[in-house]
Amino acid sequence: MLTLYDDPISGNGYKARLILRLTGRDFQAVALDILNGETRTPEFLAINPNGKIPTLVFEDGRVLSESNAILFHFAEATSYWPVDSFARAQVMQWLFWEQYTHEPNIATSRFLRQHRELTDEVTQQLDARKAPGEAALALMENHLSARTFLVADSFTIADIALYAYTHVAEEGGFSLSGYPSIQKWITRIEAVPGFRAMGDA
Ligand SMILES: N[C@@H](CCC(=O)N[C@@H](CS)C(=O)NCC(=O)O)C(=O)O
Repeated sequence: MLTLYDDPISGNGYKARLILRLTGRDFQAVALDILNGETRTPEFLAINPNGKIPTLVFEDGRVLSESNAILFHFAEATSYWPVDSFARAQVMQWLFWEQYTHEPNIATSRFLRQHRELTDEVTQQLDARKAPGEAALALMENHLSARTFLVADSFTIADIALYAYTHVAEEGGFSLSGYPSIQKWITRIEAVPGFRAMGDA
């Protein structure tokens, strides 16, 4: 059976759990407490030298980490990965954008607000993420104002990657009230057959 090293608080872990659920894979989850250094033990570093979850171990011992790589692996040959090659490139565009522009501002703000004491230093870190986080949401809002999903008007792993931290953006201090198209997109994703909520995946 597949083994997923994960932490229930992680949106990156949720991406992996959701694609495994959507594609009907059996897996055992091993919960590591990222707040308690459990991703930095010699035992876990021997599995993933990068010391991060999600990390997936296959039945034959192969290891795959990076949430969006895990999304890609299980989406291939499913409706979550488009047939058209340009649409596939557009999915990749969103996956890279999520990692470089969205996640470092929105997910990181959520982490800081939920798990760090609000010292001056942390407040400064949050302040620094506010404008780029809002800019990321505004970009999504503009894109989604004329579309049902991010790519090809069909639910793909681009939507999973961006949903993971956008739907909990408020926990990072980003109100979604000014982003009606994002709100409708969230509702649409939550109605996708087989969808599981973050705490339920
Ligand atoms: N780019 C990676 C980021 C993974 C990541 O940052 N994981 C965090 C939890 S969301 C983690 O394992 N942190 C624990 C640590 O750094 O020790 C991905 O998308 O999977």
